[in-house]
Amino acid sequence: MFFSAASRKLWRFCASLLACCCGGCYAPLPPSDYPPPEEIIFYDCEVIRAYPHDTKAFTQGLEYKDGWIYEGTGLNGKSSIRKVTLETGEAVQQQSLASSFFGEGITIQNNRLIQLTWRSNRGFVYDLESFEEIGDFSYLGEGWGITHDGSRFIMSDGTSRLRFLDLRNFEEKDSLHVRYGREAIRQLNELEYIDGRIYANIWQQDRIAIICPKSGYVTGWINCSGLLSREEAARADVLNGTAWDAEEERLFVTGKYWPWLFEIRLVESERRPYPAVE
Ligand SMILES: [Ca+2]
Repeated sequence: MFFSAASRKLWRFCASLLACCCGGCYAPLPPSDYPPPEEIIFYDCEVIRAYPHDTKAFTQGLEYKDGWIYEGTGLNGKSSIRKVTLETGEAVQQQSLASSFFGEGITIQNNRLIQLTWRSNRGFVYDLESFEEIGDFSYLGEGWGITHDGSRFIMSDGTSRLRFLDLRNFEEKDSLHVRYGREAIRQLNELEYIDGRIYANIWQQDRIAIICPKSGYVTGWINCSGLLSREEAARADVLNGTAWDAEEERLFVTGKYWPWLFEIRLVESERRPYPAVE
């Protein structure tokens, strides 16, 4: 089903309004402008290597740049941004957030580190080298995950909607509803942009959605269950955090209070015809 530009704008406006009014929980899934993919691909995780991870880190954002892991942590009074040695999991640099803020996703764009906060409607901009705060910005609704595709920031807020923000002034330029068949995929959390796709782990689930940034259709599902032993999982919180080393094509995942940061390789397990969308 295809719609005119005016209809699409009206849908986006109504969906945005509903998302703002009720947290997006009951916003209807607007029709897609694009045909669905022919197949859905399922992947399992093969662990290449496990690196130590701080079991006190309530991980909310994860990035990799130039040999370092950057991590944003959450909870009021415990939120921070950190530069972490990959091999040891130890922070070599850390900046705390005021206790009134609950830190959320982070991303690195040029020499800036961007951090969202959960319900304060405010994001922070830091100098990547010094961690000095060099700016801030505001947004409606909650802040969950953030990444960028080189020309726009991409932000999640707990709903099925991803927002695209201007790199210079953080103004919302566009948005996208994430869907799998007829289903809206909600609670999109930590994000990573990898080779033209948005990777989003789903809050309280052991799976990562691979999302087409144009259509919003989930094109693949990564099964991350079983990365932790039963004993480790009992002491840890949910999967949250994907980082990509573009140079060496290494994919890292971790979670809140997880004892490990895993380098993983995706192994295709199954392909199926795409579920019906109408
Ligand atoms: Ca990330």
